[in-house]
Amino acid sequence: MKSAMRAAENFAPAGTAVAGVAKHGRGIVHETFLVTLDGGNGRFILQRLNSRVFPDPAALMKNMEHVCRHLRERLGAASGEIAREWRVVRLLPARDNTLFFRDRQGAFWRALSFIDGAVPLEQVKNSADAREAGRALGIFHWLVSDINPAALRVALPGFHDVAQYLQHYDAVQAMDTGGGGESFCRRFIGARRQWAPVLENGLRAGRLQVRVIHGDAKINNVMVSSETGRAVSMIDLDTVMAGPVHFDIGDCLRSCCNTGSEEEEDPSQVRFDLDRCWAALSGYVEAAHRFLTDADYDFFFAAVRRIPFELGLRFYTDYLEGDVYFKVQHPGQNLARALVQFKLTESIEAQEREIRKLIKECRARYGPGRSR
Ligand code: GN1
Ligand code: MG
Repeated sequence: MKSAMRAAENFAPAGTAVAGVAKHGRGIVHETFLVTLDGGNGRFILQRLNSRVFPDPAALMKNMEHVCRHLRERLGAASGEIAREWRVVRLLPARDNTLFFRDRQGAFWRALSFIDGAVPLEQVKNSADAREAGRALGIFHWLVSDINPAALRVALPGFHDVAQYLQHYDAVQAMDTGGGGESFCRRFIGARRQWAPVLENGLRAGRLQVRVIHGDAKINNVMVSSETGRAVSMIDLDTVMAGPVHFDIGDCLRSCCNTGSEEEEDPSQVRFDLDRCWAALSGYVEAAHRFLTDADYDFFFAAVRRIPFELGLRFYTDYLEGDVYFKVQHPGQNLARALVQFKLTESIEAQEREIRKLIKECRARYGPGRSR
C-alpha cells in the first residue's frame, strides 16, 4: 500500500494532498486502487499495470489515448441520448506531465478519472441489466466504428488468438496429472480444438471484418448509472484492438447470460440463460445494426460458443502452469474458473437451436435492409 500511496501522490494535482488509497474493483490482471483527495477535492483511479501480461505499456497507453480522444470527438459532434449520457474516462497526467509514473521497482502506474454517479455492472440481476450490457457494447462499437483498426498498436500479442492459446496449452499439458476436473478439461479441450479457430477462419475466408473492438467486453467493464441503471460507459480500454466484433459479443454474452458467477465454486449453478441472451443481443444490435453485415450475424452463434471456451482454456492452462497470469486467492481457483466457462460452453451447445432462433429473430428485426 505504501508504494500505491507514493504513486498516488505523483498524480494528485499540485497543492492537493492524498487523503487515502484503497483497493478497488475485481480485475484479475492489474492492481487497482481508489484514491481520495484531501478536502473534498475528488477521487481518481490508480492502477499498477501488470507488466508480465502487458509487456509494452506505452503501446497500451497510446491505444487508449487514441480511442478516448476519438470517443470524445465523436460524442462532441453528436446529439441525442447517447451524446448526453455517454461518459469517457480521462487519462490523468503525472507531475512530470507524462501519463506514467515509474516507481523504484520499475512498476508502471497510471491514473484515470473516476466516473461519478455510475457503478460497474458486477452482476446481471434481470433482463433489463442484460439489455444494458448489450446496448453498451453496441454503442461502444458504433462510436469506434470509424477508427481505422490499423491505427492501433498490438499491445497484447496473441490476445484472443485461440491457436496460440492451444499451442501454449499443449506445451504445459505435460503437467496435467489427470484426475477429476482435470481429465474433464482435457477431454473438453480435445473435443473442440479443431472447431475453435472458427472466427479466424471466417476472417481468413473474407466473411468477417477486422474492426476496432474493446477486447474485454465483460459485464463489469460496463458502467451503469447508479440512478437509472442505464449504461453510460465502457471502461478498461487496455485491450482495445483490431479484431472481429465477435470477440466482444462472445465476452458480453458469456458474462451476461451465466446464471452463476465467473467465480462460482459450484458448477451446477452455471447455465446459459436464454431470456438474458435475447435481452443482451437485441440491446446490442439495436445500437450496432448500423454497421453489421449479414455475414456478421452468421457468426454470432460461433462467437457465443467460442469465447467461454477460449477463456476456459486460458484459465485451465494457467492452473496447470501454476497461476502465473490470472491472480488467485487460493490454489485451484483457476481450475474452478475453467470449469465454470466449460460448463457454460456446454450449456450453450445444448441450446444451440434456441440461441440460433434468437439470433434469427434479431436479424429479422434489425438486420441489413430491414425497415425499422
Ligand atoms: C482479465 O483483469 P480483467 O478482469 O480486466 C482478462 C480478460 C478475461 C477476464 C476474465 C488482459 O480481465 O481477458 O476475460 O480477466 N484480461 C486480460 O475475468 O487477460
Ligand atoms: Mg481487462
